[in-house]
Amino acid sequence: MASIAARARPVAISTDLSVERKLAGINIFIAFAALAVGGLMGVLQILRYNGLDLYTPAKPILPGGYYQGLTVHGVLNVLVFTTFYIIGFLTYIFTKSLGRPLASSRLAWATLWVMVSGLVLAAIPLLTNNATVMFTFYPPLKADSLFYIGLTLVVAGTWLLLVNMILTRNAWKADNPGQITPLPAFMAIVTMLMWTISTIGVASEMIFLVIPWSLGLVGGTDPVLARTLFWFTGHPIVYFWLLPAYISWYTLVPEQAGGKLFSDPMARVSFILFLILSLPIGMHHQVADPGISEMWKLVHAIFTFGVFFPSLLTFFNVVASLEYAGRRNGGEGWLAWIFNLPWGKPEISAQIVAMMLFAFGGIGGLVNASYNINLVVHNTSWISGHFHLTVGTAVALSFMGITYWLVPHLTGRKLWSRSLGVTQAWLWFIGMGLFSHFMHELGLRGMPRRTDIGGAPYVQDEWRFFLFFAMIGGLIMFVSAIFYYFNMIMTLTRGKKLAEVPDFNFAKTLSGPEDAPKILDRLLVWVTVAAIILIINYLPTILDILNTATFDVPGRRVW
Ligand code: HAS
Ligand code: CU
Repeated sequence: MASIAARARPVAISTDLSVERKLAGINIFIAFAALAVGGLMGVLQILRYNGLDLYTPAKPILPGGYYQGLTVHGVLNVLVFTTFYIIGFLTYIFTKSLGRPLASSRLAWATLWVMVSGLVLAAIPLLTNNATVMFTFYPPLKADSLFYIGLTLVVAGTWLLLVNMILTRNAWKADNPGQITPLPAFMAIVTMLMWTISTIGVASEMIFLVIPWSLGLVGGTDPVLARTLFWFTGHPIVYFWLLPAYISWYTLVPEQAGGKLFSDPMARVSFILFLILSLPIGMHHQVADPGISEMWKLVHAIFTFGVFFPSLLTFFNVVASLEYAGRRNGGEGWLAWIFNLPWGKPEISAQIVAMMLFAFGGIGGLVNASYNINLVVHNTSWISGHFHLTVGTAVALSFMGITYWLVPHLTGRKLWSRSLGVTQAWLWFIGMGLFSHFMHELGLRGMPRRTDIGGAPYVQDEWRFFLFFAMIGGLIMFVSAIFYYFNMIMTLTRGKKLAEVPDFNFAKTLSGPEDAPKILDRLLVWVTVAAIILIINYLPTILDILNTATFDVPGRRVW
């Protein structure tokens, strides 16, 4: 009898997100600690490019000089900062949007601990100059095995979040039959699905190739196979970085700007397209690689043009939402409404200027993707210019912008200075605008990337002018970063304690989820479509490489 009574009682679903808040806070803290060290390396690089060598005085802590610094820069900024931030941010956004905690809080803590132990393991060889192999760790460069094992653990940790999300969404679906997943949760889980499928590549590279090889269990490896598996993940990883920023642009920025999201169904279509099209295009990073058929390189190039479209949908949807906000705030005219956006809010300034620079980064991406033109820009500093606009601004500056409201929300402390935040955002815009423009220009004039230009005998006179302005841009960004960290440290230590923790709402929509076809919410269907295209676009090449691979290339320590 008792059990029947218990069953009849409506089950009260916990809405306590305290674990998720803690996890978001810890992950984001680790992320920004990594970015501080990684970012500092960037300043050393651009100074060295201009003949100011700080590597020599830094030798006691950075024995590997330029190349170790560059590896630390890449690994900490694009692997550690991004991954930890994203896992923290998505954990919180997903649960907040569903209004319930993750299905398993133990699994959620395990996610963090697996990732942190991986980070510690990888950091040891990285900081002791035993893994100076760049963030792409192409064989035959060979790092200490701890580096590979550590990074693999970080990735494996992220999978646990997906498991937890699936369990949580299933439970939510059971409690809300027939309802479509709320947009922020939908976007978060699609991002994690895309990412997890993509990691099959790098996980296979680690487990079957480089870990046994770095442990000395096998004598040699195959660089072409390793690079192909790396880029299998290495392209979609850029969307793993980007999509959380998009989640903010779609579901939070319209509200913060005083408006509504223009279209919920269009936003869902865009994310489904990312799930399908981000995965089968990694070979656009291998256009210059031998041993891969030109036909498949071309197919990947064509699909790369395909993945441009969900970003164009985003462009339209987000700008339409901003226009709605601007007009609601009293704005008029074709473009004059832009001035009625709340530019005094640092979260708005940071994210809108991030969008503006991203438009240029996106256009440059098309140049990269254009098979024959890629041969002009590949491995030149053009590419560094491209990814500083994309991951270095669209992603990093948006992530900073988000913390301007999220840190007060998580800690109950008021942001120390709004105007310093706004200044920081515009300095980043100016600094990165200069830096990336001149890096693109240098690339067109043949300056290689990932090269110790300061020590190169072939530096062209015409490069010096551009290098100087790239340095000015880099130094402005450095000031921007100092402003950011100062503001955050002051917020955490001196920020006014608020009587009530400021809550936040996701954006309302002009065209809502009720207009979205139900099929969009059937994730298994889209995962299947993604898997089929992925297999078609990759299997022939992987089989071909496996057929010809000799696995006899020994490792090299060239540093
Ligand atoms: Fe890329 C290389 C192609 C996007 C990151 N990319 C890289 C590397 C990185 C990177 C890190 O096809 C170097 C990797 C390495 O170390 O070797 N990329 C593209 C294309 C896109 C693209 C076609 N990349 C990204 C994103 C990244 C990223 C996003 C990080 C987050 N990329 C390539 C290719 C290579 C490459 C080749 C290999 C090159 C080589 O040879 O090595 C596109 O998906 C971009 C689409 C974007 C847009 C912009 C949409 C704009 C929006 C904002 C609108 C709002 C505004 C605000 C303007 C179409 C959504 C208005 C303001 C108001 C006030 C209203
Ligand atoms: Cu790519």
